[in-house]
Amino acid sequence: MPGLDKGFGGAVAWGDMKIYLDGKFVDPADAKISVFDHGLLYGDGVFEGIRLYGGNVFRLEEHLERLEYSAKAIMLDLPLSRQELSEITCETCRQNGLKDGYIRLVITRGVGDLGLSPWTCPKPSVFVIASKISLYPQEHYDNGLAIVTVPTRRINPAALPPTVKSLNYLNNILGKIEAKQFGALEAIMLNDQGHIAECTADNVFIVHKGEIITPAASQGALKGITRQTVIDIAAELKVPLREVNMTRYDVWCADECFLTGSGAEVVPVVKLDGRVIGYGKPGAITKRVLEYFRRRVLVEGTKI
Ligand code: PXG
Repeated sequence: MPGLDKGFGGAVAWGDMKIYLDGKFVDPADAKISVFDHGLLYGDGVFEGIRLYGGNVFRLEEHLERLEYSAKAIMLDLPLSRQELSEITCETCRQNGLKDGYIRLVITRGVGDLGLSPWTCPKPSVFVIASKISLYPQEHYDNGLAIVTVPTRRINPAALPPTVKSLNYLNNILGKIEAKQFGALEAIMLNDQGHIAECTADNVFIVHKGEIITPAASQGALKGITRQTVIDIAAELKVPLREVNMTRYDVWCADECFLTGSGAEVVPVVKLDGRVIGYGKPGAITKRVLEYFRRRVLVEGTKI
């Protein structure tokens, strides 16, 4: 539905776009992955979604570190060093003439035989797409989002740790579909115990009695780069912050709520499951955090 969703495609004209694929920069029409790639066949691979602000890649080292941890967790040997991945990421931005945008760095298990076995895949496939990003419409930053809790539970960390940013996003996609069925852009997903894990593509924060509170990553959340940035900003602002077990009740009765993600940045939430949060407007601490976040992204980062 137009305007109801954020999308990442399209803004660098197709003809001008260059995609890094396994050692070469190619046109989009030539940026093809085999049907035998286990990334496609089994969602076997890892990725990062990274932002570029004013010619600086935001927290690139942290993204690459998380990528290394994700790869280690699924026993995928990265074919490139951190330095090489960093250079490829920056070069992809340069090749596309970007100063602001969204970077998708993907490493799949590679081409192999049919059958789950990753040992039939001798070489991981690596590709990097850098494009423009369209955010949530400005009105959501001004007025806040109304979100819902969806029935689909976040995957159990004992099955597949949500700390691994894998190519297997079906759990989140089911949450996203349910959010849309309820007319919401984002949704809270609970873990097996009924505690809040995270949203489909964002981490969750509340503010209560002057304190910032977020679910512990052990509750089934990705350790978001934006989440960590907010933790750093809270320390800078000297606002106390706790990582705890959190329920829907805590959000319903919070003074403020906001979500964080590389795509969303810091977006206020004013309603959950039909309950108005606080005064039903983006809260003072949320606005402060967003202001500090927008300032940080311009000064921090790796120059391309
Ligand atoms: N949880 C999940 C499940 C995510 O996928 C976050 C939290 C926030 O993490 P970061 O590191 O971004 O602060 C994410 C991030 C996309 C897209 O293509 C998804 C994310 C980020 C950017 C783009 O839809 N998810």
